[in-house]
Amino acid sequence: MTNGTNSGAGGDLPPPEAEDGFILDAETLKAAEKIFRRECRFVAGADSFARIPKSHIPEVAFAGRSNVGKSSLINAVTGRKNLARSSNTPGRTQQINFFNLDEQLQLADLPGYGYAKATRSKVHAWNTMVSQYLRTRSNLKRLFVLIDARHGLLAADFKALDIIDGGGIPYIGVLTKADKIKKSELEAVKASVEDVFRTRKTSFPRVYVTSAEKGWGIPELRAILLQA
Ligand SMILES: Nc1nc2c(ncn2[C@@H]2O[C@H](COP(=O)(O)OP(=O)(O)OP(=O)(O)O)[C@@H](O)[C@H]2O)c(=O)[nH]1
Ligand SMILES: [Mg+2]
Repeated sequence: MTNGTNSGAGGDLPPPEAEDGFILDAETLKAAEKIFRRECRFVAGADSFARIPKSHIPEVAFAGRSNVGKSSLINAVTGRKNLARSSNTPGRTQQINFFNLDEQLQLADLPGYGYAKATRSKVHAWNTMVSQYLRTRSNLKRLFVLIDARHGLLAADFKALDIIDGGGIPYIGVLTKADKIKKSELEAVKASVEDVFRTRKTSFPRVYVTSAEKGWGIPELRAILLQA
């Protein structure tokens, strides 16, 4: 942790149990890291609501604009380079991909939204599949909404938040690619996203900062995922 935003270890950092009740002390982070070292396997990719595999294992999902870094973050928390295929071609992941961590936790990589070149029918397909998934998935505990730290919330995010709010699943904001901007800018973006999230119905007030590239915020994210 060098960005000094999430870790419970440094001087200018928030206390380990800030605001949202997650336990992020050193022992908890270590235990979470150990669990994420266990086997994590790809379960299935579903390109329509009907193809989503049934499951009773607690599930967490990652949503965010196309290219925001969803697949990279899943690779970072699971410590695998290529579990969730990440690419720099926006709009690559068009299906919900499910990963199973040691039969304890299932991770769902949702298709990205807001891809500029997406056709109307693709946008409609995203809205339909994701809102059906959020409304009906009984083992879904939490949604992580990823936001590019360089851009903050854009129009496409607000549209998605309306759909996400309709699902009633508690969600947590996560800034990605924090290594790409200055710390002062990062703090401002974080504060502005938190301002918005405080006004939403089912969101957590605190937004977490990550960089899949540098590993920033990854230990904390693992612990939060397991506390879903
Ligand atoms: N510098 C930096 N680049 C990142 C980070 N996370 C992701 N990227 C890059 O951003 C691009 C998109 O990452 P993905 O993980 O494929 O994004 P995605 O959200 O899964 O994209 P879609 O599946 O197309 O919606 C890739 O080129 C990644 O290498 C990060 O923390 N830092
Ligand atoms: Mg992806």
